[in-house]
Order: sequence, then C-alpha cells, then structure tokens
Amino acid sequence: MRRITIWAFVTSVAVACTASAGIQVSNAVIAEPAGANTALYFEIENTRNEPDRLIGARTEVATAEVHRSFSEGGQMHMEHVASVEVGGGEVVVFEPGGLHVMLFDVDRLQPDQVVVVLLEFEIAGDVEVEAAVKPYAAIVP
Ligand SMILES: [Cu+2]
Repeated sequence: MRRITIWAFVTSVAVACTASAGIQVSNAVIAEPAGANTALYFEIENTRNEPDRLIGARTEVATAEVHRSFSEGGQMHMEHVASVEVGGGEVVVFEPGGLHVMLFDVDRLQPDQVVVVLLEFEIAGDVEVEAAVKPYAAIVP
C-alpha cells in the first residue's frame, strides 16, 4: 500500500523546509562543487514519538549516498552508512565534518541553483527537499 504523503514548502531566500509524516527537513544546502563530487547538508527533525531512519537519497543531478565523515590518524575520512536513526522528538544535523549526503558526478550546478532531492525514510517514505547551491565557505559553521 502506498503511503499518502502530505508536504508543505516554506521557502525564503536561503531556507527551505519540508514536512512529511512527522519528518521535517530544514536548512538544506549543497556545497558549490569544486569538482565532480560535493555534499548536501540539512537538519532532520522527527516530530513523532517513534524513531525513523534515513535510508537513502536520490536526485536527478547526481548519484547520492548517505555518508559520515570521521577523523582517524589525523586525517579526515568518510564512509557510506546504511541508515541514520532519528529518534522520536529528536533533531539530527548533517553538517561539514559529520553526516552528509554525498553527491557523485554532479551535473553543472550554479550558485543559488535550487536542486530537488528525495530523502528516503523507513517510515515517512520519500521526503522531497529543495536545496540551494552555496559556496562551501557560506556553509561551514
Ligand atoms: Cu562523503
């Protein structure tokens, strides 16, 4: 049975927020690519009482994978993660140096371009997110 999804967009110049079945995604932003690959960052809020999991992502402009950055032996590395749990009532932040959605082989992205990405959740299903392309320096906290 297909889950019925209701989503709402609240869009301003730099912020897009999407809600779907208790999952809200905000502050979605893509780092302006310097080469073939880049990353998508955002915050997930789970407004339900039970956990959900981000299990994947997809977009027409790139091949997308959920990743985690970590440092080991003084060097930064990253790896694919199968899922990221967002507990009931919790917020999980995807940000430089931590969790991110890796975008491989991106097609020509321009500054301020808005890209549609579907984030795939175990319970909420696909959550559509609009992410603006920004210089990396504007994203680093
Ligand atoms: Cu990565």
